[in-house]
Amino acid sequence: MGILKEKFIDGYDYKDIDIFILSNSNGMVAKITNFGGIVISLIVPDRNGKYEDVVLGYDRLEDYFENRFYFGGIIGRHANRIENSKLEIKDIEYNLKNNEGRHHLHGGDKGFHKVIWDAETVIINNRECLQLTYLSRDGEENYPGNLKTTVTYSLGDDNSLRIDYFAVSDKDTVINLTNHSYFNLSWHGAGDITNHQLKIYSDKFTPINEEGIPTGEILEVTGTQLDFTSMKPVGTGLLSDDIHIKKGNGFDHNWVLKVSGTHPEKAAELYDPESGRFMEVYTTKPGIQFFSGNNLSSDKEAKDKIRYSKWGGLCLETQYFPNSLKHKHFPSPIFSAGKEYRHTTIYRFMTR
Ligand code: G6D
Repeated sequence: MGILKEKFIDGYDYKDIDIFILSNSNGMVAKITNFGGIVISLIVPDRNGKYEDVVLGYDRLEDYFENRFYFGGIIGRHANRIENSKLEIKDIEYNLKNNEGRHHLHGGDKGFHKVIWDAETVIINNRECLQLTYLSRDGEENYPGNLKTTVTYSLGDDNSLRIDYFAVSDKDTVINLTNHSYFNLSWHGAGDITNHQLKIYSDKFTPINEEGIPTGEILEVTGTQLDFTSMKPVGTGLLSDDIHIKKGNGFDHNWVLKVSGTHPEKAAELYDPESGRFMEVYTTKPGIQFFSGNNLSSDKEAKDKIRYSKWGGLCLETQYFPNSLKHKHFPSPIFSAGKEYRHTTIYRFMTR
């Protein structure tokens, strides 16, 4: 199915901002803008064949200029946290923006969810894909190296949204990209996701301190509310007094995946008993951040004039572990000059 293009705005920052509409042979639709690589809408069927939008977002482009919840965005150069905003590579220290207290979060004030990507339609394996590219210049957000990044979005006829990331720098730098879509499988405006059932293919997680920063430990999930080794409602943990939940003000933690990194492997499953929508997540990266939308608020009117509230959607962000620059036993997101970063994540939708 061809990719259609709608104008969002002409000549903003000397570049056009458009909305690209991807569709597959079953009627699944993804609406993606080259502003921030943001997934604006993802429209999939429920068990009765009703197609509805299952990702949170805005209708107006200008709302994405702030986007303090990072709705749908490509996150980079470094997704998640860097403690004390300090990046050290080969004894050279780079002071990144402390945009979350004294820590660095999601690439800083002008992360990849805030830049205008060049967009083109390309054919890969006989499928039309949306290919976004961006050159992050040496020193942008105080990161070292000219980093060329390509993110390719495609829809499969198995009702999957596939995201392929590629990046390479001319200097040693840090690269940890993800997508920050919030899912509500009932419908983007249906309300809280406490009845959503989740399974995470991991028996370990990286606990955090009161500032949301991983301590460096890797703990078994057994005996905690972070045990999603079997499918269970998200609300059980959210309403518990589990110490890890208290520290994250809900779920806002990274689980340790057992993936080889050579091909996408299953990381999680999410099920909404109301609609029957079931989503599988596959990835090639070693971590997945489950964030339960703990700080969502109704300060802006979203799509369909909805005002979101706490727990209105949840994120499953595949990634390197947060704060891995400090903990050398965590997989490293440091890439030497010329070393290619590659990452594939697939969100596959079905019904039950
Ligand atoms: C909060 O701690 C969370 C982050 O994990 C999330 O990405 C952000 O809100 C939107 O800072």
